[in-house]
Amino acid sequence: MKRQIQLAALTVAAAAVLAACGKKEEPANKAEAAPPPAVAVIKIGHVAPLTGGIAHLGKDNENGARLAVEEINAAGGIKIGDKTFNLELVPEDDKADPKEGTVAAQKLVDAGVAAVVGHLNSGTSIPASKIYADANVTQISPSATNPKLTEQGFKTTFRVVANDNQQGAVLANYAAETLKAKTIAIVDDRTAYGQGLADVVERVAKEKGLKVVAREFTNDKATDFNAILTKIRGTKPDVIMYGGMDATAGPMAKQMKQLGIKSVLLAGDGVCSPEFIKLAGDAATVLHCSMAGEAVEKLAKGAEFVDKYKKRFNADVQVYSPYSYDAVYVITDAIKRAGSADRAAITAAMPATDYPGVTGTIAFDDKGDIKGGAISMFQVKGDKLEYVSTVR
Ligand code: ABU
Repeated sequence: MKRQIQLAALTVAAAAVLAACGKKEEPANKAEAAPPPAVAVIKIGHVAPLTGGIAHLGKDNENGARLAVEEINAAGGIKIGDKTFNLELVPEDDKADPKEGTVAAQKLVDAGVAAVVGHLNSGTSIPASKIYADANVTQISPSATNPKLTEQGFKTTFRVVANDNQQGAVLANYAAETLKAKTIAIVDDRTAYGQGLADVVERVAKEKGLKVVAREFTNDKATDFNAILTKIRGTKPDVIMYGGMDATAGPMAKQMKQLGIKSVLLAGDGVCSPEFIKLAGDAATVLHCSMAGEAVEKLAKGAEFVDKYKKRFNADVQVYSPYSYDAVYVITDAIKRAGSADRAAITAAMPATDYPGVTGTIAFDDKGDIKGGAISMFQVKGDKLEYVSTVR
């Protein structure tokens, strides 16, 4: 007993000497005792409508970005010099509203994000782009297609999809050449996207010799199109082109059927989603639509992406999640090439992007538009969007 007390006293004395020398007692199990190394974080903003009629599209975009962030972190994060960084996704909801878009953009800038993936809509992306430009924050939209976005001369603005000059021309050509239409009625929702796309379709359709028999407009919250459709029914158009989103196109297709309208419904990427089919029900087969990129089923890594997405979110890809996924990887690539996550360093590295993404090789022209953008056409058959063709 006496010997045990002597040993304990010696141990306490030895520990005191070590502490006085600034040394710590070695723990028996180093791995257990050592705190995990602090991992620094690079914040990436994501912004899209997460509430309102097109929240399903906003969530889809956010899911794509989140999948990329989780993968990059699981693979060890980003190494810059001798430091390792994890990505943190900072989500914002812009409610698809231009004013809310600028508020959300300022929040992301103030939160210290290194770069932003967003916005979903052209109507929010365009006003927000000035806020990012002023803060030297790179913005990559995975879905905003209005040409004006990249025509403002900001060196921080990029998109990974084709624009509506291209998309509108493909839609008008499709009406003339594939659908053999002679007459077209055009309706838009007065958003930057809807009206802009409809304007391009109108111009090119006229150039192709189509007769524009009606030009009507609604808004992006409307659900009753009976007055507009009744007016259009009298003109018996071969095609009704709609510049707007799936949330409004679904009820519009239903009402076309109820009114006995036999015209094809032709629309752009905002309508070309599984959600449209759900909303339109048995009227969905009236739709032919475009997407401002390659069809996911035609992409080498497309099927793998769809599977990963389904496994992670228990949901189907809507439209642009492969593009928001790629946008995160493009930012990561810029950070690695710059050897820095500073906003200015990322912005400076962006023009040299040449990244092999899920959606194809991503490189940008002088304005920040994707080089070699594709437009893919689809038709609803049964309860599926069936791929028709691609125009580059
Ligand atoms: N491009 C379709 C939906 C987003 C937008 O441009 O407003």
